This record gives sequence, structure tokens and C-alpha cells, in this order.
Amino acid sequence: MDPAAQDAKDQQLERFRAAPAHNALTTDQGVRVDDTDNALRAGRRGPTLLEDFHNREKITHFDHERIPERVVHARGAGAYGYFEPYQSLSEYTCADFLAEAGRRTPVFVRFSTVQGPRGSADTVRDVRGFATKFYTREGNYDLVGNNMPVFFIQDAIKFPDFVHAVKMEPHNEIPTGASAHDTFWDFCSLQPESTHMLMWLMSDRAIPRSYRTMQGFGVHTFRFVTADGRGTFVKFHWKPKLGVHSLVWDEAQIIAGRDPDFNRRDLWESIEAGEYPEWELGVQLVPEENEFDFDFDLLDATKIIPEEQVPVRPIGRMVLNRNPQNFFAETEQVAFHTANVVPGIDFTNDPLLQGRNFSYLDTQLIRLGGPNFSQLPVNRPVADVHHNHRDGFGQQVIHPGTNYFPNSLGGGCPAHAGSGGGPGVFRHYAERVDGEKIRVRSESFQDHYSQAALFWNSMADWEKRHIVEAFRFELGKVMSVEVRERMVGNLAHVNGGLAALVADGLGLPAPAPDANVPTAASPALSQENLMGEGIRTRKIAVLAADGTDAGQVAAARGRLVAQGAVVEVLAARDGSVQGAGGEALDVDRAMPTMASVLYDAVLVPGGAQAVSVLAADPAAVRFVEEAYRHGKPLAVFGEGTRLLTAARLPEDVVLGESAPSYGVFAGDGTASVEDVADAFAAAIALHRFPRRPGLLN
Ligand code: HDD
Repeated sequence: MDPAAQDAKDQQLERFRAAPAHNALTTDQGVRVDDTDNALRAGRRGPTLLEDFHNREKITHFDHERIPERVVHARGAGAYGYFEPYQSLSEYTCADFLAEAGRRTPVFVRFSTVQGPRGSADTVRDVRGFATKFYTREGNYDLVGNNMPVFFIQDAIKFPDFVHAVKMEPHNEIPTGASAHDTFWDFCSLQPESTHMLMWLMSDRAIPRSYRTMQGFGVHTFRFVTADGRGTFVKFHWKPKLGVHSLVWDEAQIIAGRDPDFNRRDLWESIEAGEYPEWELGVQLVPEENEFDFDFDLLDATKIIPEEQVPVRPIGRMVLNRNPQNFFAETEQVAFHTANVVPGIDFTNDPLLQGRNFSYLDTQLIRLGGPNFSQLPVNRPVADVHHNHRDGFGQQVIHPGTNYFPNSLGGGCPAHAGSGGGPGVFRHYAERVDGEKIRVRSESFQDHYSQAALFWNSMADWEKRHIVEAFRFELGKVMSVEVRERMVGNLAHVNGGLAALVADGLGLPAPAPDANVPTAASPALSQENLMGEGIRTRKIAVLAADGTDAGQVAAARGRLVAQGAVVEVLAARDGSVQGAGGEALDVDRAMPTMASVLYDAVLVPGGAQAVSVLAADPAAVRFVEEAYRHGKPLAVFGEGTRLLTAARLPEDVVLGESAPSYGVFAGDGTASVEDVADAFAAAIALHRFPRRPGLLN
């Protein structure tokens, strides 16, 4: 094009861009569209015309909007943030992102459930995925873990069998988001290596209160490698700053209907509110010479290293501080891969990990439609990328020049990073390997019950109760008596009492106990020892009606909000209620849109007229009763105690002297509202009162 013509074109483009309509609707080709509500037709009532390119393009694009959902972990929620080490780990690894205290590495984290499809509920009993992509200066590192430190199987070749068994059954696609069905328990009962993981799955860990209150685990034993090639075994742990908290099963089931997006919403809202969730990354380090010091195999992903044996050393923190802008582009298209490692982090021969290293790349090819998914914005490394990979579906890069190696025509680029290695170059750990080709599992993988027993022995009384109830629920949904019996028989190798209680719930005889079950415990496994501190972001419902003592609300709210809690006033209708003194009290939520299960604690202020209204309202009565029966802290002021009576709660427990030890606080005017609110807050920090009489499990 001659310069004058080019000039004219540029000016035209400039005018076009500057025009007020520059954000007008266009076609994919950039042509402005005058109307997207009416297809082109021959006459007002005539047939639609094929030549309407805008109509065809719009519908065609829509027709292709869906991509295959993940085979597992289909439902998830993600967020961006950063990771920063507390100190340099150069002594153990040459990973650049762990080399210096305070060096920030951007991250994207996706939390997920495993069994259900994309549209399933958040609060089902399930493992939660906890996958982190570190965008390091030396390339992307993915730590693709779960909220439980072990797995169902020891060898990845069993993964398709396991997933087929746990997913919806093939004939009727039931159940959605649940493991309580025949094929899952059939598989597990025949595969005793799953027993340890089943203990975790039947525990409260499988129903987290929030993604923000979940631990995360890398599960496998990985390897740190130093610049001079020295290896150290490593297990990764994420520990939430807010403590580890769970729902109770009855509550989880109600939430699945009341707010199927409960965990997703919680993550989103807390980040929007500037309450950035934070986890501490910890490592358990085992020198290579100590590989065989344990009574289990470090390569067996159905085993933990008890923290009492090898302490978890905190090495840094991760903060999530930005929500995605577009769920599909970011949370759905993010592609994790266990083999995305950086210099300084390497694999072990864990047969589960080795299989995963094949599976994740393979699955992204079909899910994201070809080999160029690492060019999608959420997957793109911040490190420079140079290679000779070319073409393929969805190619976004216009590669100039040569596309082969070695070349001279392209100046020899991209060149080898250097056979001698050097900083920032990935070199596989030079592990010596020597063996016969065999399909055999090592003897050292054969003990399937000791650590299941360790888990059981480590639980508090109420945690054990929940586990028994969960087994009864799940196996109670299993139609095959044979499967039930086989499973209960396996549990006898974990603990005779557990097996007998589960059997009793199922109407089966107790199996013969195993005299050799271990008695060791690991206190670090109990949630009772993982409470965290304070009440930041805990949600407290205040039940109000016309006549509520607004002064009490203000005083209590001030105290609770100052400690970081979220306090919401609920009444029968949106708008406001009239306080006892005639003042307006704003309503944050209409009660019919909420439920006690969506809060951590409930407060009922005084005010005779208001309490009469609430006590006559079945929704308010249920609100209080449910909160009590789910073990949540309750505070009632003045006449508010009437609501406890209306809810038919045991009066000697809720109004007796020991009520505070059960997390129930009645402000009868002898103590100030502020003092009662402080005691209430201390109770909320304990999360639940699982030893309260009359609880629903
Ligand atoms: Fe997996 C997804 C975690 C064993 C094959 N897995 C997936 C995700 C997480 C895990 C968190 C979701 C990532 C995301 O948010 O996109 N998986 C685990 C853990 C395992 C495990 C902690 C055991 C320690 N997985 C495992 C095995 C295989 C797979 C043994 C296959 C042999 N996993 C997959 C997959 C998925 C996946 C089919 C589905 C979608 C995806 O990868 O991207 O490839």
C-alpha cells in the first residue's frame, strides 16, 4: 500500500476508534451490527433469510459454547493470589520461587468436588480438590492436591475403575454428587487399600464449612532437588489460617438445597469483601538416607507420615486476593498437570503419581480441544516460552522463522539451555533405576489397615460419632447386603467398636474383632486440634421483628463486627423493622431467602413484642432449633429466651447454669450486652458444640 493510502486508512481507523459508538456490537469480523433482536426476514411476517450472517454467526457460536467437563473434579471455584516463602529453602531445593524470603509468585487456585458434574451441589460428602498453579519465573509449577492427605488407590492403573465405581451408575446416572451407592462400596469393599481414605471420606473433612477452612495436601511424596543434584523427600501441606472447620451432615444436606453454591459463594464473597483467605505452606522433609525408616512405604499414596514422626515445617504463605472475571475463561479453562514441575522439584516412583503424570496432559487435549491450551490466558506461564511446537487447533501465536532444531537459518534458536544445566534449567533427578519388568505391587504396600486405625484412634469422641453415622448413612443406601457385610468385615480390621456400631445401624451382626489392630494415635489429625483463632468472617444471624431492642443489636453488633464477624439482621420481610424505641432497624436479609444453615451462629435480641412475633413464626422457630441442633452458638437477650422455649429445646440445658458450656448465652440483664457478646464471640471461635445434648448429626 502506498504511504498516502496507508495514512488515509490509519486516519479512518483512528476516527472509527474515537467514534462514540466504538464499543458498539460487532460481528466476529468487527463489522458493526444494527440490531441483534430481530433476524433478517423477507417481509414483516416472512421467512428468515439464510444470508443473515450475524444471525448465523451468533447461533453457531452459541451452539459450540460447551466444552467437555472434567471427568472428575468437574465442579469447582477458583481465585488468584500470591505465594511468598518465609525463608530461603535453597538448602533443600533450587526452586527459584522458594529461594528468597518474601519473593512473591502469582498463583491461581481451583477448589473442587470430585464426584458430581459441573452443576452439582457444593456441600456433598466428597473429597475436595485443592489445585494450585504457581506462575514462577522458571515456568509453571502445579501442586494438584486434595483436602485429604491420602488416596483411594495405590496404582494409577486402578483410577478408571475407581472413578467408574464412584461416579453416577451407568444405567440411570444416579446418584449426583454422592458416593452413597452400590458400585462405589462394592469397589471399595473389594479393594481394602481404600480403607484409610474411606475413614477420611466418612469424617467431617468431607463436608468442609468453607474452602477457606480446608487443609490441602500434595498427597504423594515428591522430591526436592538442590542445584548440585542432592534429593530430599518432601510432602506438602496447606494449613488454613482460619482453622479447619466442617459442616455437620444434616446441615450439609439442607444447604445442598438452600444454597447449592454455598462454598463457591463463600470464597467469592470473602474475596470481594477484602477478607483474603490465607494458607500456610508446610513441608515434611525426609533425607534420602531415611527412606526406609518407616513402617510404611513413602511411595504409597494411601499413607501419611504422622506429624509426630516428621514435623511439618512452615515455609511460606499463600493469599487469595482476586476473583476471576470470567468463570469459563479462567476457572473452567485452567489446566493443571502434576508433571508441571520446575527446577528443584521432581517426582518419586509413587505409582499413583507416575500415572497422573500421563493422565493430566492427556485429558487437557480432549477437554480443551487440542495441544495449544497452555496459550490460554489462565494457563500461560509468566516465564518466556520458546519452542518449535507449531500449529494445531486454537493456535494463538504467529510464529515467525524456523520451526526445527538444529537450525542455522534461525540463528540456532531456540537453543538448548545447556547440557551442563545451570540456574533455571530443569534437569531430571538422576535416580538410579534397575529392575525387571513386572506387574507386581511391592510387599511394602500391603498393610491397608494400620493407618486407617491410626486415623480412627486419633479422632475426638464426636468425630468418631460422625464417622459411624456417615458409614451407616452411606452403607444404608447400598442395596446389596453382600457389599454391606464385606465392608463391615473390612472395618473390623480398623476397630472392632467401629465395625460393631456400623453393623448395628445396618441390622447386621457385629463381625469378629481383629485382635491385632494398632492402638497408636496422631493428635495432629483431629479437627479438635485445628480450630484456629478468632471469628473473622463468621456469619451471625440476628432475628428481628417490629419491637426488637435495636440498642442491644447495635451494642452486640459493634462488638462482633470489631472482631471481624459478619452480622446480618433477618426479618420476615426486606426493608426495615421498627425498633422498641421507635427507631428504624435495617433488615439485611428477608428470612424466607435464608436459613440457619447459612450462618455460624444466631442471636435473638430482646423486645417483648418482637419476640412474640418471632415465637409465632415457624420459620424463626425452626431457625433457632436448627442452629441449636447443629451445635451452633446461640445468644438470646431478655425476652429472646422465649424463642428457645418455643423451639422446644431442653430448658435445663439451654437456660440452666451450664448453658454457656454448651454454647448458649442468655443475657438476662445482669451482664452487659457487650460482655455477653464477648462470651458469645469466644464460643463462635470454637465453631461448634459437638457435645451438646439433642444434636442432629
Ligand atoms: Fe486427579 C483432576 C487431584 C489422582 C486424573 N485431580 C484432578 C483435580 C484435582 C486432582 C485437584 C482437579 C484439578 C482442577 O481443578 O482442574 N487426583 C488428585 C489427587 C490424586 C489424583 C490428589 C491422588 C493423589 N487423578 C488421579 C489419578 C488420575 C487422575 C490417579 C489418573 C490416572 N485428575 C485426573 C484427570 C483430571 C483430574 C482425569 C480431571 C480433569 C483434569 O484432570 O484436568 O486427569
